[in-house]
Amino acid sequence: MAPHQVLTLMVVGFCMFMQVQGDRCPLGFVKHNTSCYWFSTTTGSFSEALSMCRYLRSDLANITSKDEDDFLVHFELVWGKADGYFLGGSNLRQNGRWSWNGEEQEMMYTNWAPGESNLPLTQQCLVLWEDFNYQWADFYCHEPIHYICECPVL
Ligand SMILES: [Ca+2]
Repeated sequence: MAPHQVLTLMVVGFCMFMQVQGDRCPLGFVKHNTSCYWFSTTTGSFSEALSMCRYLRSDLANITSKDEDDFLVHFELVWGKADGYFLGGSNLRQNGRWSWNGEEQEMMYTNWAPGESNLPLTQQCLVLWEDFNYQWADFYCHEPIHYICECPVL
């Protein structure tokens, strides 16, 4: 095979690889690494937020690394600035243990604000709270606040 044919194959292969990887987000979503995020413009309870995310073909966001946490905090400090945001975390199913929606095990990475979570029986949903510079806090699931949806890049 001639060198230019090899080069062509490599370019085509790379383009196909990039396409498989995906690099686009739905309209209104913000991309970071392999995920897309939607910072709600309206408020809702934890269950309303989940319904809205599902309607947008996504889920309430989960935070599984410091990098992801830092990205969301930075975005909120600069662009969002709502009082608080629901994520897809709660202790509703696990009897006091905090887990992400759809996952059985207790969450590994955590970033609770100092003194949080302190009311695990009444405040059973995880939020990023402005007063704590968007570190994590427990909050009432039925109180309407903003929320963040997440889906994989397209
Ligand atoms: Ca995530």
